[in-house]
Amino acid sequence: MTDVVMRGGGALAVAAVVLGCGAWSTPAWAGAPGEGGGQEPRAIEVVASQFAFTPSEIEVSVGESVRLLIQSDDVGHGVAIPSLGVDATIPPGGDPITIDFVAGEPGRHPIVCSLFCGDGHDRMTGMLTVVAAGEGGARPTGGGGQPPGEPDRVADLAVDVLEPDFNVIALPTTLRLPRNKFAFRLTHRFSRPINGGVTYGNLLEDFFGFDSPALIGLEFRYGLLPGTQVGVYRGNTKNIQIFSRQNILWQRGPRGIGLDAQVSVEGLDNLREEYSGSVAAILSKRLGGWASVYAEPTWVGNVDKPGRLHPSFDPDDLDDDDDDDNVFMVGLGTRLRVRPTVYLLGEYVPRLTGFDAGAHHLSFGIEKRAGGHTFQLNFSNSLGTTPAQLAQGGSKDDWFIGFNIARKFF
Ligand SMILES: [Cu+2]
Repeated sequence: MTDVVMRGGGALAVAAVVLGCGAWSTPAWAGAPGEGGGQEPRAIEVVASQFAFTPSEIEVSVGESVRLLIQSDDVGHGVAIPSLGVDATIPPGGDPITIDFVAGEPGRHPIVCSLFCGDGHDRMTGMLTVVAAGEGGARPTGGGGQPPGEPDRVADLAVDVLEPDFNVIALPTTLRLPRNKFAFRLTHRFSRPINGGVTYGNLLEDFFGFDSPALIGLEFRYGLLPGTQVGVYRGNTKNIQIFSRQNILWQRGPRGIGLDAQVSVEGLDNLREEYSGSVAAILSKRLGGWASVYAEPTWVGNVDKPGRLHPSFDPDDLDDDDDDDNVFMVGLGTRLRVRPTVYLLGEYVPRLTGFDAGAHHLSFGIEKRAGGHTFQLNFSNSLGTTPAQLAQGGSKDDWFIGFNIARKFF
C-alpha cells in the first residue's frame, strides 16, 4: 500500500458521470474534437460482484484522462467515491456505466458500494490511487496515514441520514433492511388526551399523560432477501399486524426517488378475528440534504370494525352503509433534518373514499438519532399505528402524546 495522501476533496475533476446503456456521451473534459491534446481516455474495466470490485485497486497518473467502465456481474450495485462526490448505481444485467474524469493531484480515494447488495455489502470496497505522473508505481508524495475523515465518510454511507428509520411516525418509509438482519421498534401512545376531560385531573399532576395507561406496540422486522423485509407488530390490545415490504426503487440512488410496495394483514384477538388487509405503494423523494417526503396511496379493507383507538369516537358518526367498509387513503409524511441528528416529522393521512368517521390521522414529532437508532416524541390526534387504525381515523378534539423507539441490529 502507498502513503500517497491527498488533503481535501476535489483533486480529481469528475467531468462526467454517465448512467445507463447505449452510446457514450461526450465527456465534458474532452472538449471539442481535436482539443485537449487529442488524448484518448484510458479505459479501465471494473466488474462489480457480490462482494468485490475487480480490480479493487485502481491506479492512475496525475493529468491522465480516465474512463471507468463498470458493470455488474450479478445484482445491482452502487459505486461511490465519496471524496470525489461520485455516486452512481450499476444496474444488474451487465450493462456498463461510465465514469469519466481527469486525474488531479496525487491521492487516495476509497471506493465503496453505495447500493445495498447483500450480506457482504459492507466489505465491498476498493481504492482509487492517483500517482504523480511518470511514477512507475505509487510512491509516497508526502503526508502520512489515512486521509482525514475517511472512515467517517464510509460509515456515513451505511446510515442514510435522510431516511434513518423504517417509519416516519406511523407511516412506513422506503428504508431497506439488510438481508438476515433485524430491527426492533417500540411504539407507545399515552391514552390520556393532552387536553384532558372530566375523567382526568390536572395535566401537570398527570405528568402530561405519562401516568395514564398506554397503548404499546412491539415490532420485529427481518430482512428476508435484498430489498425484501417482513415483520410482525403486536399491540397490547392484542391486535397483530403481519407485513411484507418490497423495495422497487432505492431512495439513495442518483434520482433520489424511492418506491416500495407493502402488503399487510392485521386482526384483533391475536389475529383470530376482524381481519383487515392493506396494500400500499410507498413513494419517497429526498429534497436536497435536509428532507425526505412521502406519498403513500393505500387501500385498506374491513375498516368499520371494533378496536378503534380514539376514545372520543362517536358511533353516531357512522353511516349505516356497508359500502363504507373499505378505505382508500393517501399517507403524506415528511422528515426534516433540522440538525445533523435531529428531525422534525409530520404526517397527514386523508381518507379519500370509504369509511370516514372521526378526523383524518394527523401527527407531529421530533426525533433524535444516535447512529441508526432513533428516539421520537410525537403528538397525534389518534392512537393508531397500523394501516387499519389510521384508516379508522382520529379524534376530532383530542391530542395524545406518544413516543417511538427504533433499534437496528446491524
Ligand atoms: Cu455491492
